[in-house]
Amino acid sequence: MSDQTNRRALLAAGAAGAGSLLLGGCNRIYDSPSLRELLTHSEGLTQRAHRALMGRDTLAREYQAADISRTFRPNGSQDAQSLPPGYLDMMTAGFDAWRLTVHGLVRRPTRFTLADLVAMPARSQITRHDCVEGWSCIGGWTGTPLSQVLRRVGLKPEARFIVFHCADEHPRYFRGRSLYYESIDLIDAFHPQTILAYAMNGAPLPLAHGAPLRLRLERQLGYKMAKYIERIEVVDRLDHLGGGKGGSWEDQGYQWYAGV
Ligand SMILES: Nc1nc2c(c(=O)[nH]1)N[C@H]1C(S)=C(S)[C@@H](COP(=O)(O)O)O[C@H]1N2
Ligand SMILES: [Mo]
Repeated sequence: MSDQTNRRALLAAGAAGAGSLLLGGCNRIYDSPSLRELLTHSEGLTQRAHRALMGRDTLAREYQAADISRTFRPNGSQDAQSLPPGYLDMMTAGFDAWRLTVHGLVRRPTRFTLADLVAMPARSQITRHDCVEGWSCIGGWTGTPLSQVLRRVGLKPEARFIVFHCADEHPRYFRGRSLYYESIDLIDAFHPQTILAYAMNGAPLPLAHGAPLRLRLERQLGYKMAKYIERIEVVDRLDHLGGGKGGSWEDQGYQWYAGV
């Protein structure tokens, strides 16, 4: 098959698979109240300890195919209810109309098609996803390293943070306030396991998990990993965005650096 045919087949399979996910197949590995306490009261300590114990290039643990959770629990926005009208139609059409806009403190603002991203060198990784609510799932992800996209657009010297703007409003918490957004610093942005994933477990990313593109950031908690990414903005500060804390959950009181 040509690359183009491959991509078509991949995207068509994804559209067909949307909505067929079941809950379950994940493990509860820690007590969420204590984790939440930790996240709420010791950000500086957590971040410093995490960075001291794990150098900036340390990889999160990677697993084997046999370890992949039978079903991977979707969380937060996961269906058309949270997405703009027309999103499902765009998915059915293979996301041909979708674009990833990269702008802000960059030398060459660029709009990428999904095919542009798929054509770039890819990275695959099987990793454990930890949600602040206290569950974990292991999944396999394939995508474009964020570093490659950032090198394509060229960061200006003032660049300090990478912001991910998403298509959805969180059904319970954020409706009518702002679209889901998240941010990371340049250390995490250039980490080798930080990828813009378009495939999960060998199939196109399902709608529930953020189709067509979601962030995988393997050393932080799930809420940092923006799904339904439409726009990446490079900034020098975060206080002028949303509620000013760098992300939708941070604006609700969660910590900006959510190391695991
Ligand atoms: N755009 C967007 N990204 C999001 C969320 C969301 O509601 N909207 N939820 C976050 C949370 S809390 C978690 S745990 C993960 C869930 O990813 P999953 O649905 O693939 O399990 O996505 C994160 N990214
Ligand atoms: Mo989460």
